[in-house]
Amino acid sequence: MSSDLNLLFEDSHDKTTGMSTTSYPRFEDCPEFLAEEQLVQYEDQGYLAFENALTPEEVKAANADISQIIRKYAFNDKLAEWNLGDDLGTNYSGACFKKKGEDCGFWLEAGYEPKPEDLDELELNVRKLMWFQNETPTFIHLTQRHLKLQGVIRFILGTEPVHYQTMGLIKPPFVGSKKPWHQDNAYFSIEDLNKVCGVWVALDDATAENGCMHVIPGGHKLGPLRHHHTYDCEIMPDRIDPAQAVPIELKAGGALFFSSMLPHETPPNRSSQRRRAVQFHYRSADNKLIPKEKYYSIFKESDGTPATCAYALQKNF
Ligand SMILES: O=C(O)CCC(=O)C(=O)O
Repeated sequence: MSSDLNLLFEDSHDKTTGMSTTSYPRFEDCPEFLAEEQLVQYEDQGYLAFENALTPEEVKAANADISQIIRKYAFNDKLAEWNLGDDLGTNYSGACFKKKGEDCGFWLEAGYEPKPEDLDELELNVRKLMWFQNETPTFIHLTQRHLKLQGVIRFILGTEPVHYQTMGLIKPPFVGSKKPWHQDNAYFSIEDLNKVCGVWVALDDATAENGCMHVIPGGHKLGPLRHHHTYDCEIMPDRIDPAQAVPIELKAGGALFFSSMLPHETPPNRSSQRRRAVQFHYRSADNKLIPKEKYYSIFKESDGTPATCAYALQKNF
């Protein structure tokens, strides 16, 4: 790897989980175009991490807009519908607020009871937002017109990216729950598993302590891995070796571009610092959406058994 690409190597230590502390590479600056070596690294490792994908102003605007979206729909009976959740102790079984007639919405940590008179506290307990890409000019820009984010994705997919999914992923201080090991393709329904790519953008400094992304380098080559449902949908424990995982710590504004076949997870937030991030997925224009039953014959293990979250839910395992 040539030095003019400003490749950073750092040691990172997870004191509690005992996970690998292997040093991992990330680049100092996110470009609009990838160098050949970077593309080779993406193909080999299944991911690329860059600092400075967003400017501090863009980070500030994105965080302000997340707050604005939450406050716009929370307990607003003109604009939103909500239910106060089942409190099953599973991820995303907490209260949920959704824009009327649309998919845009957000979920609170399971077990938290929101109160209309305390929106500050409510905001601090938001765990996930979805489908807010058209809610504000900042998110229209970030998901569809950002020179660096869409530039790198275009390079990875080798074609014009088509927006596929939007998420805001927030880990409240101390309680931010774990997202277990999974491959994003286990949730999707597309024809070509290799023509989908995600970008996870840190909106606060993301560390091993507050729940940064962890990936298994090269794990995208393992093929589809069986998922089952525990407190969330996750890869069966015997399919991967978490000791191979590396933490991808990033400063606010840093971005992780990763294959939708790459096993990844985020640990709980054990710190007093909130960890906010957004995650956008793109597919290539020729990668068609297909019905989930048809997808069972694509996202399957070598014995032919479907490996998706939908299949696991249907079969109840
Ligand atoms: O917790 C995070 O930030 C990542 C979550 C994630 O990978 C996902 O929801 O697909």
